[in-house]
Amino acid sequence: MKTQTLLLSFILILVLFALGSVPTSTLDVAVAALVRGELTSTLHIVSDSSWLVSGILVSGWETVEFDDSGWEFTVIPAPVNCGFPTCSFIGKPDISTMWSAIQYQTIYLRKQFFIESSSAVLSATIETRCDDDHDVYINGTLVASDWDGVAGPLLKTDIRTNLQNGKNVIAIKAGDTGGCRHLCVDANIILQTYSVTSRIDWWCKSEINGGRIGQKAGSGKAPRARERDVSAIYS
Ligand SMILES: [Ca+2]
Repeated sequence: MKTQTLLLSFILILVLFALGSVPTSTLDVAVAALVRGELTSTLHIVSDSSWLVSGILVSGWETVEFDDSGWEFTVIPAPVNCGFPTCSFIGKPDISTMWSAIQYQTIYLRKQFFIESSSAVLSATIETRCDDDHDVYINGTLVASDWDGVAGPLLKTDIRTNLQNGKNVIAIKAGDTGGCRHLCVDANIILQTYSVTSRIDWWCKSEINGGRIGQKAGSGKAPRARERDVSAIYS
């Protein structure tokens, strides 16, 4: 209901502008609030120690419903990484390499996350790179595969259509033929959201309502009297 209120307010200001009833500065601020990206959020999933891992193949391991409560956590950086504690070799120095604590040559990994509504997903990609090879499953569907027997390549996969409401699971089978072994994951899921938390947006709302604060539109500052968290208003 609050989301509808925001949209209706925005439509109203566009109509008023078209009729010449709203100062240009007021419209500029309203548009800026949308373009700044404050109405989206990013779910960032990377290789870290929150993944669950097993060295034992069990039927159904890649599915959403599989019970992974007995699995171990992954280890970062990957214990046998040959000088690659991070994924810097693919331009991601802030992301760690990962593997299992026990040096299995083939491992099965799972990472769960939640999306309230898949229709809110604007884009979703996952980048994976393994030394040596790997399969990537999203909610039980194989979406990417690399079994060329050598390290790499970096795979970038669009997974938007594979996501679902509620619980989602990324499952990866990773294998190594010897020597170094490590896996890199960098997934970015951009969600549309109407949660607004900054005071500048309350300022914009005031302008939408025709307040005199429109005179502050070019100042880049919000009036102190309007300083408040408005997440409850729009979320
Ligand atoms: Ca490979």
